[in-house]
Amino acid sequence: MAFDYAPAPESRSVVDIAPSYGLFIDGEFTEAADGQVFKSLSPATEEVLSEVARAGAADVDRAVRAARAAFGPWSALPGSERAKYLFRIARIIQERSRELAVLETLDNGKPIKETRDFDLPTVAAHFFYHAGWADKLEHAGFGPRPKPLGVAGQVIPWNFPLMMLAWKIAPALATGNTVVLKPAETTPLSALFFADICRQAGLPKGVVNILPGHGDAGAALVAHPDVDKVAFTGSTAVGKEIARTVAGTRKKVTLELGGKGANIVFDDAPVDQAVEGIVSGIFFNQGQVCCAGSRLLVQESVREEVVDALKRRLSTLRIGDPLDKNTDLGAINSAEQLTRITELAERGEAEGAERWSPACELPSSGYWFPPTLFTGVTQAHMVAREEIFGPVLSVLTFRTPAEAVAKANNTPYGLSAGIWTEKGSRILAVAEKLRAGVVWANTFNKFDPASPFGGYKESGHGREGGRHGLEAYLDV
Ligand code: TXE
Repeated sequence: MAFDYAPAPESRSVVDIAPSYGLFIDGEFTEAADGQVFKSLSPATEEVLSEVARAGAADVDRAVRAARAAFGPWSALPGSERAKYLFRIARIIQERSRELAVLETLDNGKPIKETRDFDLPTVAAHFFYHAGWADKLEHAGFGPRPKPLGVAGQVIPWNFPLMMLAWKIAPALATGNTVVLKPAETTPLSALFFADICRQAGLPKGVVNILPGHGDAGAALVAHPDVDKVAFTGSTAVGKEIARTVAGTRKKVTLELGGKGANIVFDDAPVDQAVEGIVSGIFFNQGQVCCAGSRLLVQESVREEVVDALKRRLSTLRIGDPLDKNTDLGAINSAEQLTRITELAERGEAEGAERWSPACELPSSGYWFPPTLFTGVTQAHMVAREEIFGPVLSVLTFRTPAEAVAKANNTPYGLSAGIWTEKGSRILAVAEKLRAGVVWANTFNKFDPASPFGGYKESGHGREGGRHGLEAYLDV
């Protein structure tokens, strides 16, 4: 199957989407061994965007063999040579970022404002950052001769398809590993576009292999005996299954799983600024973010003021066509995810929490969910405990900093938290006690490739980004 482009329909003329795509193995696009395919839909319209080859166990084996064959020559290259490829990929991503942003928005449903201003710049930055490391690994404090692990099997989710790809592939290549990556079944297209970028950059065959497919292909990849390193981002349930699969094997593993982040607002915080951070914290990418601030912990004395301001702000959010540059909230990624969010919100209501959404008209086709607030929430409520992974915010209150910390930590997860206060000393004292991999102060959702990202507790283990992220791909 070729990567031939179809003529672009008028509505999305920025990017050409082919009617069908293959798997990317050993530098070529190819059909699945058993000829299976699946459809990739636009979640905003339910229109079929393309038909994509669906990888099975035989394709996983073929891709792992290609990655193994490429590993020797790739890992033997001087770091400065590997860096050149990564710089080239980073620059092509920048040059083609309009196409990629539109493609990502079509396949994922998130607003173009986000793909254009956040996802794509972050993806390019990640490749630039890791390109800079490739020839400096000897000086990074890992010891004199840090060695790549071999073939990395990487499984990623659908909420940030390209960004998760960058977080996985850039450090693997910088450190001299080769890659087989499986994108999520609802968002395969930008990863296939990336495969084409690898070809454009002249990356040697087999160094990166992309296998669109479902969970069975992910499971086969994780279990493949010739995979040396597994990197996974996704649900906690699948993460635990993967941990069981690799237990007792030679494989190293990093897992980035769910979250139930607390955004803690103290009574001295500037309310308008905090409200902007709360909104970004939970409504960015329709709340389908592992580090979302899905629990608002607000100090009792300012609860009313904050909730009123929040409701006013939510009433101004624009929901609809993700390709419209003014859209704030796009579509939910899939019918399954919409069902999950809907059911969890209904359970919250049934438990007695008070549900509120601004008046808004949702498009008649596609998968949509309005911004939703739950007030009167206690720690016993399901909406305070379970990851909803949608535009749903649960509001709880606290009286003292100690109570805020106790409530924020009262979760099996430990990925993110936010603190809003004018007092610097309080930021440090509270942050110190929060069991979360990232703590933002007077801001939210800030990412930097130099900052290690990852979770405490059931949010996973291992870090991505920064020097720690490199270590996950090296024997030191
Ligand atoms: O995740 P899955 P789903 C959470 C979020 C969401 C829930 C379910 O709460 O509502 O998970 O989402 C592949 N072995 N997060 O069902 O199934 C799958 O094909 C190997 C949080 O989409 O974990 C996809 O590529 N791989 C999260 C990837 O795993 C398997 C992001 C994620 O899918 C597999 C996404 C298996 N047995 C969901 N089964 C975050 N941490 O950001 C599936 N996959």
